[in-house]
Amino acid sequence: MRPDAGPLPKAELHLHIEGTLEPELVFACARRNGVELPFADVEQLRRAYVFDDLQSFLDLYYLAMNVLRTAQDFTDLADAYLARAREQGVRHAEIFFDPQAHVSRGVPLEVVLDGLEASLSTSAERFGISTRLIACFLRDRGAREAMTTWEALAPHAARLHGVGLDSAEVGHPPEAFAEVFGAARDAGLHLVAHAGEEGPPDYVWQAIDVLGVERVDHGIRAVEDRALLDRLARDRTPLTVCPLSNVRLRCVPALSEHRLPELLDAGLLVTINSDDPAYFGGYVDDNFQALRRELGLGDDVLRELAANSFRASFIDEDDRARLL
Ligand code: ES4
Ligand code: ZN
Repeated sequence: MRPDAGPLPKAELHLHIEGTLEPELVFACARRNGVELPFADVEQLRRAYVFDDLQSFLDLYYLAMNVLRTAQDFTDLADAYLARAREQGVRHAEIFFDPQAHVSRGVPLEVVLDGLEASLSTSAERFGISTRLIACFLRDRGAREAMTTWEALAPHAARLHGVGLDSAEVGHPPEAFAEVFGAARDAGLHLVAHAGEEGPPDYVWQAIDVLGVERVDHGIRAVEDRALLDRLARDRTPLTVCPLSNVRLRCVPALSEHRLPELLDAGLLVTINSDDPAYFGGYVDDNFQALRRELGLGDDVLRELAANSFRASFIDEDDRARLL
């Protein structure tokens, strides 16, 4: 691509808003909310961003988000993401948030939703980005807590576009969440789930067959199962792949060894996303650039990946009118 062409227009479909919390905002929120942090300064916090696996990342992720207390904190968080996303060519974002991670430490759901919406409701006018919210259940807190979380979310269903499933994967298979996903589907919401990030291909089968998800988040371990690849290709079930995340969490040994080309060769609808960009060394276009540099992907493939992001999105008539 010509250097002056700017980033490819794209949709971001796998982005945890809490994972966009940069160290500078951690300290700003901590100061104004009187929260003590076990880090002396921004530099020391940033140096802690070295992870062995998903759990070691989640430990820091849940610790840092403890500074988010007020609606203003969530508004500032989303505004900061939108400013970065615009620079990265993002035109539409379907944004995850983790209700339980806030409610469980005493921040009411309404504070989270009101704060995020104060930013996101005007994202198109201010940043040229249409936005939607997807509420994720924390799978390591179990199916019962997911259901009580859903009961709290249900009155706000119109403010949501979908539900998802995230947090520590291994030992927490999708099938346990069949009932709560059924309830969300009955409320008219889209369904997605993290599966096949650290967990086995069987978790991806459960996500599509038991939960009925319309997209699989990560899904990279599908490469280990030929029948699963064929199924995902046949149904055009999108995968939201997050290359820099996969390397930082040691799900793949290096970007140069990422098996994304095999997913594409198998005919899957693959998209590229940033996951938790404040923690993983880059926002979404940084992921595209890294794939060019370290995996040798050419302009034609990168363009196709960007186009896939719109095909895989849940854009509705309102979004379409602005985007297409
Ligand atoms: C996550 Cl990378 C990842 N995997 C699972 N759950 C998550 N929550 C935030 N980032
Ligand atoms: Zn994720």
